[in-house]
Amino acid sequence: MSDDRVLVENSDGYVVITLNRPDKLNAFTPIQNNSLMEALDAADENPDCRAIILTGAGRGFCAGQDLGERNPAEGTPDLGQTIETYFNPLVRKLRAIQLPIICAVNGVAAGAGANVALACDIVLAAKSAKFIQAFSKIGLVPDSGGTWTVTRLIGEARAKAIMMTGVPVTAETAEQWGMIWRAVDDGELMNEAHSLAAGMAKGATVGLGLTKMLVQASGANSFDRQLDLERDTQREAGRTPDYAEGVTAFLEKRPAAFTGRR
Ligand code: LHQ
Repeated sequence: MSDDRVLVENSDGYVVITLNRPDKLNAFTPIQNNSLMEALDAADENPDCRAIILTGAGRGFCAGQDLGERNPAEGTPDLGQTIETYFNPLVRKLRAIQLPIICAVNGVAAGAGANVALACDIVLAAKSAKFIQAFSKIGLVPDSGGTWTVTRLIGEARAKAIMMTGVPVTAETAEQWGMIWRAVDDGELMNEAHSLAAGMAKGATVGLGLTKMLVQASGANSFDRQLDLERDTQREAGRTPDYAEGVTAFLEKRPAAFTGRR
């Protein structure tokens, strides 16, 4: 990576992407946004990459947009332009990449930082981490898909309350509410994330990617339409070498050796 504000580390079958501006709790700047997009594209295009971990360096995951980047007192900014240029493409990409994306939330996730984390597929959080819909404190509305994602995850009552109050939600509460997958002991966070990613990287990658697409499509589909989509997608999954290997391995009573290939 040309810019050290985002670090990329290749592991065995997966990639770890780390937001790296710890002194500012990894708050997003345009350069960091661009580097993150580049890192995600590279992982997506790498045939050896079968899962992604997204995490943050230091004591925070990400404090949202860097508020020092632009002073509104110096002129009315077009925040819609910022969203259109940086945040919407980012959360769209997180959902479009047909690989499991694990977010390891190592510390506070605020504003767009919270909603980027929650746009990932499997969210683990350190027990000391907090999710803060900080927008109301600065006169803004939640963005980066939060009003869509968070409302679906925890329902309108809780979504409106945390968005209108900006109250921090602890990792353990987030787990109880179904906003994230699991809250884990701080010292265990990265072990858990690596073990999850390593498992995914040995999985039937095409099937996992298609599963992601199906679950995401369900929100906009009728039950009947979703049944049709499952039928068509299963047809596709059934043509992969990993399906043949999975069934053969089952019948031979041995672990499957998936390749992840189409
Ligand atoms: C920061 C930030 C930050 C710069 C901590 N920026 N430096 C989209 C489109 C366009 C425009 C606007 O926004 C958006 C989407 C958004 O994300 S809006 C929401 C933006 N984020 C926030 O409002 C959160 C602001 N941060 C906080 O409320 C606190 O920092 C939290 C609660 C996250 C953490 O509090 P503490 O643990 O007490 O840490 P701290 O406040 O002392 O922060 C540590 C350093 O990080 C500090 O720098 P310094 O040089 O003084 O040590 C902060 O200024 C800096 N920092 N967030 N968003």
